[in-house]
Amino acid sequence: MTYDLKQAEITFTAALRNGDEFAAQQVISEAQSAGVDSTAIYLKIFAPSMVTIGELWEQNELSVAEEHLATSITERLIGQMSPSFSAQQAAGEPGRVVMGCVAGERHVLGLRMLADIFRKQGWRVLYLGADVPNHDWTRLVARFNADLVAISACAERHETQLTELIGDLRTANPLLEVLIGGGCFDRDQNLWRKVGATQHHPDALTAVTLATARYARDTARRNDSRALTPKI
Ligand code: B12
Repeated sequence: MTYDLKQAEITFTAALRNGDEFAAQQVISEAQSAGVDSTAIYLKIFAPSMVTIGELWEQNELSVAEEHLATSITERLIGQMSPSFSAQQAAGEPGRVVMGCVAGERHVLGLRMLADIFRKQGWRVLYLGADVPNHDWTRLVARFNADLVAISACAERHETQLTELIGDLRTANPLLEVLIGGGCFDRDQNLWRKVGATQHHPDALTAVTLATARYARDTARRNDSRALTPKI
């Protein structure tokens, strides 16, 4: 019998609506027993359920407190599942990704899931979480010699700040790759270029997979050119 992910999402959403942590946990245990992989649980159960919770809140069907309860249940389950995202063997030196939300942005669940997906693909993740002040990014990215910066933003009002932040990061290191995502980029497919990011994909898993492939390609190219440089 094939596992019905859509039904799992519906049951999970109902559990969140009822504040029923046990029922929510049970949906995830059943999915795991059926062999559903952790990334699919994140992106096909947690993510769409939380979007529905947002719609219910917007329609006044759920209070802010009920939305918070749903969020805290999902956060706890993400915390439980996070260690299962064990790294695949990275070829050579693993890439380093610094990840965080733009200043003022508190929606972290998407980025938190993405951090685990990066881990699974062999990256060393430096996860900063919500609301990272603009002036702190450049120094931290240099300190950890990051290969990639991944920034999340939900609201359109962050556009100017994001443009400044990415400008600062790429002035400090013109070769730095900047991947961007979050609600406002899901709504406007051209915004990522406008703010100066170098990478975006509307599908979060594809975004990470493409970033990983690009990093592997760039590393191989750098190693090739080193090998071709004559030793004096
Ligand atoms: C939970 C929640 C909150 C929580 C967040 C807690 C937390 N720890 O994250 C709290 C209570 C803090 C909150 C606050 C607010 N919220 Co709110 N919130 C939500 C809710 C219900 C779920 C968010 C979520 O986790 N979604 C699931 C995740 C997985 O989705 P996601 O973040 O979009 O991420 C996906 C992609 O975008 C992508 N992605 C995300 N980041 C990145 C980064 C990269 C690099 C890449 C490649 C991809 C990527 O990957 C994910 C998987 O596909 C949403 C509903 C919704 N539609 O999402 C509203 C929602 C986002 N909130 C909304 C609003 C209005 C607010 C407030 C302004 C409310 C208020 N008046 O105070 C504040 C703003 C706070 C702030 N300063 O940021 C609106 C936003 C509308 C808009 N157009 O901007 C929404 C859409 C609700 C709605 N339907 O109206 N919120």
